[in-house]
Amino acid sequence: MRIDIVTIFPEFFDVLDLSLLGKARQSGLIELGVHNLRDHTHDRHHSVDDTPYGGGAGMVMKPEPWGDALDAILGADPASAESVAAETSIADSAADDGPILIFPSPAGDQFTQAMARELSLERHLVFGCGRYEGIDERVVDHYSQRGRVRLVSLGDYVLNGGEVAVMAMIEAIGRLIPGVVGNPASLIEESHEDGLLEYPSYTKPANWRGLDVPPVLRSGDHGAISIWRHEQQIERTQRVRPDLLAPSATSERQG
Ligand code: JA8
Repeated sequence: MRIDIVTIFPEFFDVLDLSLLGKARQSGLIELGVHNLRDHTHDRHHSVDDTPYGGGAGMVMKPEPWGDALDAILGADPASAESVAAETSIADSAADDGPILIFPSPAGDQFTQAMARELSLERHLVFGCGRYEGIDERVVDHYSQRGRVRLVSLGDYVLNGGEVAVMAMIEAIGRLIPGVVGNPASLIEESHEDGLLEYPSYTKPANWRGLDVPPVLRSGDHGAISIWRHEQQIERTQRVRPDLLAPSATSERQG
């Protein structure tokens, strides 16, 4: 999978050199491009923001640097005069539906394990990290006319920019790409893949600070262990995330 990120803080993504995702990059399973939005400004001060039309607090990200940065990744607009003359084509649109452009936004669709799973099947994801009060709406409008664009929210809270959200999404998506996580069974067993929270885990010692490991786990009875773990999953999910057991009842409130 190819992943491109547009941001005014490219150093923020240096941590993607580490851990599982760093290894996946070294082995070629994930190809990452981090692009500085300021490299696509043309004024002396490398401005990426300006005051909002209609007034109001804060600044809005200008559309031109976004257009230039995203065109450099996606290829120029096939509908533009220059492109028609040059017969430009988007390199990866031949074999699939083309890249998905993702903008983290509190106004987006809720990011879930199911969405991570869908996105892990894509060939090319492009993330745009907004800052300030957000990006000029025409950037989303323009690229929606040209291809697939999604606004995606991690949850109902406001961040100072899209970077942290993109990092979380890349971690959730990246680990689902075949070969990135060493043991595929651990992916299936995990929280949310079966719609339930995980059962509690224990390791040695059998007694720690007066607390015992549940005896069933030391019984050697694998049938009993399976049943106990499933009961724990149900009990935990009922207690802390009842919405997961009856998703239709509460799904309207998320978005
Ligand atoms: C923000 Br500014 C900005 C850009 C993206 C996101 S996603 C989120 N929860 N907050 C803020």
